[in-house]
Amino acid sequence: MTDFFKDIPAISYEGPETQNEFAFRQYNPDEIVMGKPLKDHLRFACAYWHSFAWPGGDPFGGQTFDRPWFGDTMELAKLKADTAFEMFQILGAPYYCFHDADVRPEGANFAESTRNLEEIVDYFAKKQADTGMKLLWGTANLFSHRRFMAGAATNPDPDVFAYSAATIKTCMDATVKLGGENYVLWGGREGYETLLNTDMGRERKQAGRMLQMVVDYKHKIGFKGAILIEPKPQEPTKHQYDYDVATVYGFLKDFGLENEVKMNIEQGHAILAGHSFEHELATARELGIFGSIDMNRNDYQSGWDTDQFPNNVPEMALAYYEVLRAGGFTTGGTNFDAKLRRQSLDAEDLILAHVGAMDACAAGLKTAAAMLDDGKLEAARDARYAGWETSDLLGSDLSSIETHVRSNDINPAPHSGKQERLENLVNSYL
Ligand code: XLS
Ligand code: NI
Ligand code: NI
Repeated sequence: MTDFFKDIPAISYEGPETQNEFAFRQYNPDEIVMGKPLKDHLRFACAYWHSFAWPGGDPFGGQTFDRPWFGDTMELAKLKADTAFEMFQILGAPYYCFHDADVRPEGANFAESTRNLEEIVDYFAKKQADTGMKLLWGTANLFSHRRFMAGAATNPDPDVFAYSAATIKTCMDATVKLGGENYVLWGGREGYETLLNTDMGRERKQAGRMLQMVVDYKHKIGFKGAILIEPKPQEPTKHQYDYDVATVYGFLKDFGLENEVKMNIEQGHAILAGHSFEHELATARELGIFGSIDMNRNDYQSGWDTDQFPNNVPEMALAYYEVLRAGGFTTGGTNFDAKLRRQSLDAEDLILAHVGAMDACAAGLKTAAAMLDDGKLEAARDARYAGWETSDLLGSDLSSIETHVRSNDINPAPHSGKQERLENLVNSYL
């Protein structure tokens, strides 16, 4: 045991009336909702990078957090792992997610970085066996080190493409070894700052080829999990290639990979793209590529990815409504891609941030389930499209339709969209 979280008890469900801050009010893991326990609906995961690797910096100042595991040695990487697994256990969050760079010190070269990663992966494997914690997804950090400043797969230098491909292979191996349920590719610096120095067509082909190699390797090693792309429209580059779900779908279609790759959709990225979270979720559902979510909260004014812990229950209800309509998670889950504000220095801040987020997600999901169970929203939607149930127009053609409109003297009368009525209905479940 480390002493970082000393005095902080394991969090359990005490119900809405409790005065105990270190308890769940909404998240009762074993509560049955729509036929299965809440914990299996939500599949909570903690993000290693924000909670254990991020030092609290912003563009105007550096580190604010003072963590005993900060530093570049294997010994400290293991202390970080010990502390991280203690947090997962305190929270009862069954999953975690990591990048290679979050968990191991950077080596002097590729071989040394890989050895460091493998040593930590063995350490994680033991900790997973001891605690029952599981890996939701692994990924590679192909954006922090300066070698990636002009991208990874889309880099003008083939040596960077090679370094990135090799790194992805080692991170997929790590994910498989730890029984990970997904492998995530977030675009990082796959985008550009200026067209003046960018060959967009070439970069796009490089990205498509890298993705094909990832899919080929998945099949070669028999990885049963999902390959997920995480769209984001901007930041760190001005124009990120994986702008949003629809853009990524076009890319997948172009390279014939739409049946191989699904989406990891993040609330904050949806907002940056000018969408709502539920829009992105619904788009993925309709295109058959819904996979997992990065749950956080973005600032609606700032224009960058603030990665705050989620706390807006009405919004989360609408998001989980789309998740449930997609059939819920299979390999995916709810990953808290969220970080503390840089003044939140204490160990207990880290715990309480997650407790509040887990409670808000549980409240959102239960509200969404009530909305679905009750069926009024879906009934209203069905009623709006009822005319199509008996129509064969879509199998017709323009000339026949013209004849049909003339001979039946069709003269459509507009109907109310009932938006406010439906908004009132949604509020009635909260
Ligand atoms: C950054 C992304 C990142 C991915 C994993 O904005 O959200 O954290 O989830 O690389
Ligand atoms: Ni993310
Ligand atoms: Ni993000």
